[in-house]
Formats: sequence, structure tokens, C-alpha cells
Amino acid sequence: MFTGLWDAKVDRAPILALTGQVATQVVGTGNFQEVDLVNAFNAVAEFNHRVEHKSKHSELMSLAIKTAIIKRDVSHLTFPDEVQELTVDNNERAQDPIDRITAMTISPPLESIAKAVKMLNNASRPTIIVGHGARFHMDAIIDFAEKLNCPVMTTFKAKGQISDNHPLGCGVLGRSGTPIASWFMNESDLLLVIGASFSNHSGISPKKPTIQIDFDPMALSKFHKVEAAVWGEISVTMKLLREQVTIYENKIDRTNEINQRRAIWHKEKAKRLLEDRHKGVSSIAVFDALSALTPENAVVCVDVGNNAYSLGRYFESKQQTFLMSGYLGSIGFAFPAAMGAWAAVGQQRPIIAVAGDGGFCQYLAELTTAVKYKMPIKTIILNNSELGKISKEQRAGEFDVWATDLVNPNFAEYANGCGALGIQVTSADQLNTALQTIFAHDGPALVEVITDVGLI
Ligand SMILES: Cc1ncc(C[n+]2csc(CCOP(=O)(O)OP(=O)(O)O)c2C)c(N)n1
Ligand SMILES: [Mg+2]
Repeated sequence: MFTGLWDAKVDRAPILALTGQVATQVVGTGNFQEVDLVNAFNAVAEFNHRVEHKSKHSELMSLAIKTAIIKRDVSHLTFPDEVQELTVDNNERAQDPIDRITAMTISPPLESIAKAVKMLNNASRPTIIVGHGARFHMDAIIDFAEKLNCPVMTTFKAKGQISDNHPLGCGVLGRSGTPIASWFMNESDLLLVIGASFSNHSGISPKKPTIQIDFDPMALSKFHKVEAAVWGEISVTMKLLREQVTIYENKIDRTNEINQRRAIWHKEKAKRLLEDRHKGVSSIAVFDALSALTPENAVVCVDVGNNAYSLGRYFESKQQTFLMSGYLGSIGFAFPAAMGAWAAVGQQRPIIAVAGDGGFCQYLAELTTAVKYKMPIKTIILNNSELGKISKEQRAGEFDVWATDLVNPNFAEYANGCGALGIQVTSADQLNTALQTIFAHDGPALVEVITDVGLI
């Protein structure tokens, strides 16, 4: 729970944690299973209390939820044994968010929107970079991009927010990105950055004139000064820009150039696809097959490690949504996230988890939970028998590669043993059939691909 809470905290996902505590009368006596949970969660929780017998229970819960949502942070309440058994007081009323949690649709200050409009009017080669914060505003953003005929790229966490087959889509920017995205960022005369946090991983250039839009004032000009910091809710701000930007005739239509750059990248990918050291399947082969076969409306949960970098770079998105651990980057994210995604939208959308062997092993036993609750999660494991990313870091630091090899079970057999379907793939030509089989299977299923740690 502690790792999960930190993950949510640093990625600004509202979360409420509820824990149990020993009975209040024995707190402090070294009772069986007593842990000072309020203290233990103190570093991570913004709102953090032990519920007492006489607490204002409904008020406490309302504030816990309000804090989590408004501050996009962690709330934790712990319930001593005897409090869990209290009956509801007749005067206690459940509260609701109406007029208690304000709408966040704020307009930017006039002067900052005026500055942004002027910069957009004057630019001839603007580029749009979207982050995860822009996830639910993409219609308005793509509409504006189509008016500007400008490239649109995403941070890794925002992968898929514009489809890779959209004429203006340039894929992911940064360390797990494509050369298309970095080309168009470098060639632009203005960056319009929307709902992104400027992490090192994304590598948004500080040297370009930049307009940044965010509804969190602390996110604006966070790591370096931007020319126009626009504090506003994204859809509201996009509507104002759409109304007030009037000069389009000076804009260079980049559509053809995007097509050309895409063709160069596809040629490079085709070349890499042929690489084979006879030490296992390459990552590009895995993601080439997955791009072709993943259902278009799937939720794809991504782990951490070399496998995640390769997914960012090589998986070509259609309408899929991607979930990942951003600022914490905690391995073992993909499978539990897939269970969460299943609980949220599993009735409407296929749920997929992609992980390395090291990451998947962190929550290996959870496969039985997926079987128990009939969660039809499809898991793809890139098994290189190694903490591949750590070996790479050790090599980069000119250290000896040390203690990164792993002893794994046969994951396909393990899945079968748990009551799921497991298939092992040892060569690239088996990928399509294996993936088609798990996607058609009615229940949890897993493909284990024996991969080459050197072909990432
Ligand atoms: C909870 C946690 N522990 C350790 C790390 C450090 N770490 C980052 S990547 C990685 C290796 C992951 O190995 P694997 O899942 O096999 O992926 P690969 O790099 O081989 O594709 C580790 C240990 C981390 N990010 N999170
Ligand atoms: Mg590995």
C-alpha cells in the first residue's frame, strides 16, 4: 500500500486509503499486530487520521475525499477495531460533493491569454506537446492542431492521446520516444505545451519559445521559465485560443513532412525487425506484433524497465489508453494497474498488462486473484531472465554487471497452474498465433516471450 500511495501521490492521482487498527484501549501497549499507522503513513498522506469513537465520522470522510480530489493527493483514515463495529448515529448524514467540491473550469488571466494568442499568431511552425493532464481534452486540442496543421506529440505518460495514425500524430517525445517527435520539436519556432510536467524523461526543450497551459499554478514554469505561463483549465483555455487566434496564413502545413519522417522511421523499424542474435525474440518484434493485434479500444498497462522504453518507442497506438507509473517508476505496476483498470472499465474495454520478468514477479501471486474474479486480463511478459534496465545502467556507469540475473519460473506453466491460460513463445514467428489465442480466450491469459536482453 505504501508504494501504491507514493505512486499515486507523485503522479497526482487522488487516492483514499482505509486501514484497520487494533482497539483504541490497547494502542501503545505493544499489542499483537499493533502498528502506529498514522505515523507510518505520515510522510505520504496529506490528510491522515485515526478515527475515534466520538469523531464526526461523516465530516472526516468528506474532508478525506475532498483533500484527495482537490489537492490530488493521498488521504488515509485508520479504523480501530471498536470503531469498525459502531452503529451509525441517527444524526449522522452521509454528505455529497455538490457545492462542497468546486468545479475546476477556471479561465486564465486575460493578460496571459493575450500573450499566448500573440505568440501563436506570430509563429509559423508551432508544435503541440501534450502531457497526461491533457488526457480528457484531446478533442479540443486536436481540433486546434488541425487548424494550425501542426505536429502533435505526447509525453510518455500521455502515449496514445493522439493516435499514431492521425496525420499530425508524431508519437512519444523523449527517452522512450520516436525520432519523429524529437525532429519536430527541434524544427519548431513555438512550443504549445499542455498538461505536461516537464520531466527529464520527456526532455521538452527549454530553448524554444514556449506557451504552457496548466490548471495547477505550481506546474507552470516549474523547472525553467516559460514565455507564456497560462493558468487555466485546458478545455476552457483551448476554446479561448480557438476564438482569439486569427492568423493562420503564415503557418506552414507540416502534414507532408510528418508523413516523410514517419516513412523514414518505419524503414528504420523494418531494418531493426530483421536483427536476430539467436538469443531470443527482440523487443521490436514483440511490439510490432502487439501493435497489429491489440484491440483498438484496449487499456494497456505498462510496467517499468527496458520493456517500457521499448513499448513507448515501438508500439503504434490506435485508440488505446496507456497507464503507467510516471514519477515513481515502480516496477510491478502493470499487473495491479490492470486489475484496477478492469474494476473501472473492464466490462467495456479489453485490459492488457505488459511487463518484464522482474516487474511481473513482484505481484506474481495476484494471477490467482485474476482467476478468482474472472478478470480477463491479457498479460504479455518480456522474459529476458534479467533486470535488464539495471544491467544497462551498470554498463553505462562502467560498473561490472552485478546481481541482475533472475531465476524465474516458467511463466506460461505457472499461469496454467493458477487456472489461467499460459503460452510460451520462443521465436518471433510464434508471436501472432500466441497473441491471437490469448485475445480470443475468455478469461485471464498470459503470453511469455523469451526475449533477447540485447535487442531492446
Ligand atoms: C519497486 C522498484 N524496485 C526497483 C526498481 C529499480 N528498477 C528499475 S527497472 C528494474 C528492472 C526491471 O526488470 P524487468 O522487469 O525484468 O524489466 P527489463 O528491464 O528486463 O525489461 C528495476 C529493478 C524500481 N524502479 N521499482
Ligand atoms: Mg527483465
